[in-house]
Amino acid sequence: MITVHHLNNSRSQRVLWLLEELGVDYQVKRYERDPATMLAPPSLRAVHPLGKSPVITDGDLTLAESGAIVEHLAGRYGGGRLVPLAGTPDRLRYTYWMHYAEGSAMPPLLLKLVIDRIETAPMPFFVRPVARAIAGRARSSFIEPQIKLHLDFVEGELGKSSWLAGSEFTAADIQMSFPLEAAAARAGLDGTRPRTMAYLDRLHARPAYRRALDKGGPYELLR
Ligand SMILES: N[C@@H](CCC(=O)N[C@@H](CS)C(=O)NCC(=O)O)C(=O)O
Repeated sequence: MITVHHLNNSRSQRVLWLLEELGVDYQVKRYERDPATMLAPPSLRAVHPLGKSPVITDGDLTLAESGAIVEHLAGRYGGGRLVPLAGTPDRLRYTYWMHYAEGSAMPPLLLKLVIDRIETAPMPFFVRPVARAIAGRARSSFIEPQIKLHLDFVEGELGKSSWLAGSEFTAADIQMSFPLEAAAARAGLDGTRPRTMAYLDRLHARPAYRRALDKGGPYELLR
């Protein structure tokens, strides 16, 4: 039996979605973020030393890192579904987006989250203007231009095909959902990028996506 160690409002929502798409039996073990720090509870470290979600156990195997989990599950249980044929151009696009999601799209979004938090954290009043100035500079000189660059890139790519790896929906679309949902929640992705918004709507309309929300509980990305 597969167990998904699922943290609320997190990347592990994608793993539940993939399993629903594949129609594989699994169980969900839920963990709640600390409301103050937003970190995962220490109990998740008993499953994997990094204590981050997602982590799955699948028989004797314990596997972390969402891209690795998605590739493992699609490869082992997909029977060829949701993964383009090996050796085709679409397969290479699939591999690209599978890595791009966490390797390139997430870092500037995460930086923005951290910088936004630093600015609003409790601090002595005389430090706040300095913190605001540093945060503002980091946002305007690096974070916001980088986020714009990435969102424009995705918007352009979605002009080439309806799904990111070609004409078929694949597990790479599942992997890419999280950075785009995070960007829509807290980094300015909106109707000015109509192809990306329509793509998100198509993802969210999939019955397996809706079923995964029922399994995972409330899913509201951090703002
Ligand atoms: N690149 C990793 C990132 C894992 C990660 O940072 N997960 C977040 C949830 S979205 C987490 O566990 N945060 C809580 C913590 O760091 O304590 C992946 O894709 O699995």
